[in-house]
Amino acid sequence: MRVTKDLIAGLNAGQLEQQAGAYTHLAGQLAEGGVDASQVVERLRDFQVAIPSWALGAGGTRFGRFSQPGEPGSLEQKIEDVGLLHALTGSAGAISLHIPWDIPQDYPAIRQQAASLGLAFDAVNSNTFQDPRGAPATYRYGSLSSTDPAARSQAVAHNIEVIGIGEKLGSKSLTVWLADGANFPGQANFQKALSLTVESLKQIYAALPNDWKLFIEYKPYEPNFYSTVIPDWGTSYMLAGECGPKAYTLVDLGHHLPNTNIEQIVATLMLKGKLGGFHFNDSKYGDDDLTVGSIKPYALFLIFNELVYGMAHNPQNPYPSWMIDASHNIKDPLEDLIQSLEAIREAYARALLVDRKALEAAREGHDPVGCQEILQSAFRTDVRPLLQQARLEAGAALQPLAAYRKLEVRKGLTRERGTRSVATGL
Ligand code: LRH
Ligand code: MN
Repeated sequence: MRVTKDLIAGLNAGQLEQQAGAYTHLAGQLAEGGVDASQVVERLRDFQVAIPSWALGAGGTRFGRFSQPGEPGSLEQKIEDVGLLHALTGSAGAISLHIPWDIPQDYPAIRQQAASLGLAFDAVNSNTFQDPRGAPATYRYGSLSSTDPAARSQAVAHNIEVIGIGEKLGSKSLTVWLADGANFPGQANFQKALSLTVESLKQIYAALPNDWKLFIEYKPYEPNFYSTVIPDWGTSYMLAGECGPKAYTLVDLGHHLPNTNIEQIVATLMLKGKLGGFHFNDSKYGDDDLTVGSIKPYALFLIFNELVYGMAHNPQNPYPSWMIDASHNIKDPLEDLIQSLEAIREAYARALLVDRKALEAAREGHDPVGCQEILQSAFRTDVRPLLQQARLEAGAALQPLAAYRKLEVRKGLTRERGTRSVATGL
């Protein structure tokens, strides 16, 4: 199924006048505060988020999974779905593959299909948290940190194979997330597990092409519930430092213990030039992988506030990789992703409106009330006319969710794929 630019222009036609009015009004207000709205729109247009290939079907938990009709049953259909998201939102310009869930069969065809939809391949993800069929060694007791040399070498070889797959697709980064850890006190020798992990990561790092990055993703618990070998940003940062200049920390928003100050972690990593990228999602308790901005939109804004500051003041930190990592237990996956893309750009747009000069002056003047007023005035701004303008200029839908429903995309996909197709992934 394709959503053409003409179809979208047809849907936008009736909303153009309202949008022009709303945009002009907001642009006028922002100009009074010294903000050029067209510059904000330009930065929004350039802000592309990678869609996880493992989150295009219905997700599930150990308590069950409710299937979704018209799920993508192949990598080609997954790329088609990301193409739909990109056509409607203008902000989903990349896909992030998970191996072995999404091994391409025909590389030229896959590259051609992605290119025809305006999609790039962002980070490729290895998987050493599930035993590959018929594999000689098991990851039951760890992979890169396992005391079993066969498991370690199998895991290192897999990561090097994933780099090879990414190279054939034009990807420029590998994400390593380890489920490695322990469920019970006494089960693991912490020092040995960490030392073995450093050794294994260095072998993977040595196989990294010159222009590639290695993203080390941390997580405090699950699937191990007593300890994890890479539980927090500090351990990931240390491992990235041990590996070398091409290694960075990846921040998955759901991988923090309750009330962790994630924006401070972001500021620290950018100052040290080691913030590689994000897995955006939201959560109330654990790694819930919920719709971005659905639970803590202010926390997301505060993170983007540090990102905008860092992108202006930390040339030592490369442009981060923006990716979503979510799981859709009850929502239509594409509607969920449209909402997440909106929440990400909304947080970014609001952070771009923060009066940085006034904020630094209030900080230097020890005026916490003033600081909060400056931040929250940006957060209280309805930036939707800016997001809509960015989409309009990109030929996307002014109202992507309404367009998705008006065009009955899910019905169309179900007609093409049936109700039984199941997407690989979580
Ligand atoms: C681990 C994680 C990781 C992926 C997986 C699908 O919780 O966030 O990024 O490999 O989800
Ligand atoms: Mn993740």
